[in-house]
Amino acid sequence: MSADYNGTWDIVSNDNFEGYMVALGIDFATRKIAGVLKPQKVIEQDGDCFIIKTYSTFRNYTCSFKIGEEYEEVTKGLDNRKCQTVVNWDNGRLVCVQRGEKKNRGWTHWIEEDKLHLELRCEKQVCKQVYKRSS
Ligand code: VLZ
Repeated sequence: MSADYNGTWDIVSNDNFEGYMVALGIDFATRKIAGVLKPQKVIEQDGDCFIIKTYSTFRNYTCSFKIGEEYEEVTKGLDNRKCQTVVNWDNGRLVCVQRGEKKNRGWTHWIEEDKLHLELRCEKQVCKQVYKRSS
């Protein structure tokens, strides 16, 4: 079950990133900086193997994974936690579960009308982001 996520994607909307960061325990000063960033995603997909790079003027974050293979993720530069992370396909959506100290942590990516969507979840908070293809 696949979809093609390859490309460079620029953020166009970012709803409740603040709530997500609070749930992760990110401090006030960092949230104030991070809250106004316009992150860009660069996604390299080769079948079931992914590298997702999130770039911003403040910090960058990269994760790489193979569908269905659990790995230890260290969220370095974010909340600096260790998670047991696994990503699976669900009808073309990428569904990530980040098992660890925080309950209900994970994210989902999907593509709809050439927009890249991302839902980030932690505890009771949901952040919703939309990206467009970079021109
Ligand atoms: O994305 O887990 O695409 O890792 C924000 C960087 C990146 C800005 C958030 C610095 C990463 C923030 C979200 C400092 C607190 C994420 C996954 C899905 C891939």
